[in-house]
Amino acid sequence: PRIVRREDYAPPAYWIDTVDLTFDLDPAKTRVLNRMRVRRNPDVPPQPLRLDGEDLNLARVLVNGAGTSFRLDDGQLVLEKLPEGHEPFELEIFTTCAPEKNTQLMGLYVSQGTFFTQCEAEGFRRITYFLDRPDVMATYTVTLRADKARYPVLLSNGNLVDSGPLDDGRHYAKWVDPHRKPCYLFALVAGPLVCRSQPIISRHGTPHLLQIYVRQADLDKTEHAMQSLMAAIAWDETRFGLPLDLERFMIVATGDFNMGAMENKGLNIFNTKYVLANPATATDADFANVESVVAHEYFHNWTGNRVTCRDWFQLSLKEGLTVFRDQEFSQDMAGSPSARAVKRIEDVRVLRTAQFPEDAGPMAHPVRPDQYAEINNFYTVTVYEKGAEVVRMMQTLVGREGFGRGLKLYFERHDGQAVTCDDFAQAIADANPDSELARRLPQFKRWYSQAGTPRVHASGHYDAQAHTYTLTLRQSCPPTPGQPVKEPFVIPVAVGLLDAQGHALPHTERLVVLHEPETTVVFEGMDAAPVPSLLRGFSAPVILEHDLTDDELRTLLAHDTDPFNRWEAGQQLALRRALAAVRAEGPVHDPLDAAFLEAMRAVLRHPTLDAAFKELVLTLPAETYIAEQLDTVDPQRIHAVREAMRRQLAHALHDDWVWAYEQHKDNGAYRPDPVSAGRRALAGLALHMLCLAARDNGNPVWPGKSYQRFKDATNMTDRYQALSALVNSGHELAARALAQFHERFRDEDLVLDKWFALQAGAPDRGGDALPRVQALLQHPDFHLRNPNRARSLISTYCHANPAGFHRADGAGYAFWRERVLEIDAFNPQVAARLARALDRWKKLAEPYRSAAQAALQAVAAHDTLSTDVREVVTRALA
Ligand code: BAL
Ligand code: ZN
Repeated sequence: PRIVRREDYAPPAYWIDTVDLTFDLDPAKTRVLNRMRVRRNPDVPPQPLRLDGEDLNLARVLVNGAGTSFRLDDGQLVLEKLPEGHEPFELEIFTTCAPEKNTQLMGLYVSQGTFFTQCEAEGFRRITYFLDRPDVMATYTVTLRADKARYPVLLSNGNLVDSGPLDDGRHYAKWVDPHRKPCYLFALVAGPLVCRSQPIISRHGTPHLLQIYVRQADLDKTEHAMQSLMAAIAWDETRFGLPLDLERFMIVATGDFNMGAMENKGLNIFNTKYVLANPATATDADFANVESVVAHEYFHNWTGNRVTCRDWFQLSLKEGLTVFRDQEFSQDMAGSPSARAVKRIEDVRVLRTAQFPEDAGPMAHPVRPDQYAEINNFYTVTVYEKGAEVVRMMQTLVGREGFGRGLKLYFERHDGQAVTCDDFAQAIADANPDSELARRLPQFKRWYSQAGTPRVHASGHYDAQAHTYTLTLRQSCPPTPGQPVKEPFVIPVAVGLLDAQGHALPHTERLVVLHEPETTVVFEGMDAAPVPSLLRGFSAPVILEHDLTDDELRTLLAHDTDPFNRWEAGQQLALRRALAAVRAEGPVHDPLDAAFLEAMRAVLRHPTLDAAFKELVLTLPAETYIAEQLDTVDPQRIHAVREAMRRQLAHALHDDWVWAYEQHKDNGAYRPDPVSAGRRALAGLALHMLCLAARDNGNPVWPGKSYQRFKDATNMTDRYQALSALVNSGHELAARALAQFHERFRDEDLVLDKWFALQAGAPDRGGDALPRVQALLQHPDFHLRNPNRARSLISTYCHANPAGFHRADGAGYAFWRERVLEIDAFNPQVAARLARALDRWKKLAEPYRSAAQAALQAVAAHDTLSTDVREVVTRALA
């Protein structure tokens, strides 16, 4: 496939200033009349106009109202004979397309009788011929015409300026978006929807109308999204002085969506998963996700839409920054320092379990990639989450206020423009000329250009005579594809010292900014060897290596004032034990020692720690995270070790779990706030542990209680926790509960997704996971073409059930191969995500490694693969 390279960027040969679109919407054949005002770019030598197009039927091309010659070349519409000079001309293009046949869900498609669009990154070319690149910005006027009975609601970006009836039961609506935008932010929706409306007055006194459009049956699930949207609007005004610039801001939900949501100007389109929530159908995690995704898309209105990307290599300009903003928002919403820390830990957990492996595997790429075959493959945890960490480090280096100044300068300079990651970093640095960021900007920007997770090795030395503690920090970064050698990064390492009893040592907190390969810091006036607390708050996206003793880690776990490091100390202790047991020979036998168990008991019983924090500490590192620490991975061995650890925790702390469950199980009326959600999380973990212990001792009490809670629960969080405690412990009551759950929620798609996912991710016992998943593929409620449903079953099995997927007989990989090929035939984006389940095959032990390689080769051997899947498997096999 053709490789697109960042270094080849060239400005467009033409500008498109205005676009006037008229749609006659029909699922089988939609007519699109596109009238554009186009002019030559005076800065570029004269050349033909080449417009992108895909799956379009071209009927007519007129220039200034007259026919013109054109040709089609590799999908592009090429116009050679255009008016000379730099005066604008009218270009009119008439095409048709077939939305009902659009299974890729890119461009214009139909979902449950409603038209939706998805244009990012390159979907607009599936709607009309266009310069489909983000640096071409135009103002849009859109007229939608459709049958009024079938499509009563007609929406597009901007403001509704006209609407009315047409002949034959049809009607029309005309929308004008006053803001210039790239075509990837275009959207339309047409269908039988209802909406929740909320008028608001901004801090500056301007009125706005907020609307959330859904199917009638889902209207009772829109309140939380509306509250989240209002909170996001208020937060962006307060924290960054960024107001809503639209009279009307609309969100529309669809059950068929490749991504989570899309920030189209004034008309966000959402996967139902990230809009709909009520206590009966959504868990605490769903509520939190809705809040953060609604905010994320809203924040794009400034970071992405007002200032957009020059080209798709700059994707992190908007995504890294907007993830950072939504993370900050969620922390501010969480409130207490402890709840903020919980959010930070959750974000870091995602980074370390998903992004670190990506950065160490065949798809590793810089936050600002240098090349791609298919841009859709680069909507990654690296661009998003690592990109957010890069922005966070900038804030750490210039301070919170300095960062606010930087963002202000960024908008002063670039509002209305399509710019680069360099422009962003420059603005933050220029607004803070005396900062460490400004002093080291070119070096700092290596975070954008170098892939791979840096390692920071820390070693401390106490000199009793000199009363000094010397901390030496050394950085390195492993090679990644195409980047054999790395230059040093600028790494902010937040540090503090504790004494051996765990008291914070005064005046030892500091931010050490590494920029050399090795840095030494000396702490004076130390009366005894301290315990260092390093990389507090996870101040940089690095792997920290140190030689702290178990005693020191236990001191940090019990006393560190930095909650992140407190949690991290517990994870390190668990990880050490997991790795030792994985590496040991022979059968797995009780990996946990009494001291570790006592430390965990102390956290669980702690009188003042929050329940949410306890739940995070008592949750062992994920199997995939354990795997990342090893050169050779035996997924079955890792699974056996982690299960043995869980069972030890379940038995040794049995009475404590009973206590934890009883203390936290009742929360009164459901509210999704962090404190009550944390209590439910801890009660849920306790229930899991108690059911796990019951599995060994055959005592029916806790499975019975779990089943009762499943039936009596007044909210989805409790109900789902109880159900999964039964399913994951393999209790015989699980089958009955699953059947009842299905019966109760058979009309709730998002709940059925949970039902499929729970079974797909349930522990493998004697190879039962794959047959279970195969049987569920045949279930009448399984719909392969619905991305949420396909992901709930297939991706959960392949990505989130390592012991079920990595089978010695290779049958899991054969299943993967079949599904990748099957899905690729109709939806390459979903297929390419699934294809990445074998990214780390080279680390696998035999027989897994050879079987995985064979499966990858079998996929690669197909000559009809999409560019999406081709790129993933080619890189994996390279
Ligand atoms: N821009 C694609 C969806 C999102 O990141 O918001
Ligand atoms: Zn985004």
